[in-house]
Amino acid sequence: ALRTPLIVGNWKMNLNHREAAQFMQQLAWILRDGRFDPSACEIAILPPFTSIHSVQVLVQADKLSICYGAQTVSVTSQGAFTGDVSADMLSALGCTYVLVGHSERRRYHSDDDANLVDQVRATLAAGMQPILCVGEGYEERREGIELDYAVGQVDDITRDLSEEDARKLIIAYEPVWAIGTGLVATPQSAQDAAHAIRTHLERTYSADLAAQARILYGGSVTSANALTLLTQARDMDGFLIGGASLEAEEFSAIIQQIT
Ligand code: G2H
Repeated sequence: ALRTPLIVGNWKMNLNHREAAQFMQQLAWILRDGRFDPSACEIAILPPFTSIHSVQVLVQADKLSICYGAQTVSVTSQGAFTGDVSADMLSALGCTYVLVGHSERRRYHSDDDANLVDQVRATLAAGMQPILCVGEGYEERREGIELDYAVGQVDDITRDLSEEDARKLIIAYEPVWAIGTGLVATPQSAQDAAHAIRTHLERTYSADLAAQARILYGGSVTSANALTLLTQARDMDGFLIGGASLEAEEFSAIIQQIT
């Protein structure tokens, strides 16, 4: 296949380092039992900072084919920035991915466009891959401008990014009204958004880049709706999963449907 499906669990502010270790043990057990084939689907976990090391230890000890990363990153490399965590610190922990611009970060913190471009750059400079989150709110959807809005958010980042850098970018379309609400986008609207984003990448860079770019859907994905979304939304290459990623059983049920 051109694009390997990618299933990302965004734990948000859940699961401390002990709970993270338990989760990983359980997940490893379930995947081994189910003869999970890592070439069919890539799995990534984004724990809170304090749980990343727990995940790393379990991944290394059991030689698991599971990637992990962080939910945000500092735009600076080191120094007097109380409370921040740098990209180099994350890559030293073996992180592969950094989530950039989740709507909760845009809303509760100062993660605006200028800052997000710098997060993308910091992530890339440290050898990791950014997962950029975009998506309209209820208002934009009501006005019927959701595609322009989401594509505009992608453009806010890509207009400052070279093609070489953009090749490492993963985009997660997360309509804000679908986040944690139980309201999932229809396969058609998820497909429309993914297609609009892919078309934007083709126009901005190249057909080749657009064909290889991985685009995820996020917003109330569960084991009950994952398969329909993935099979009916052809431009969608996987999921960013919040609530349903917090229990190993439910998370692996989503993975098993896809593999
Ligand atoms: C959207 C998603 C994961 P949930 O934020 O990023 O969360 O699956 O709980 O809607």
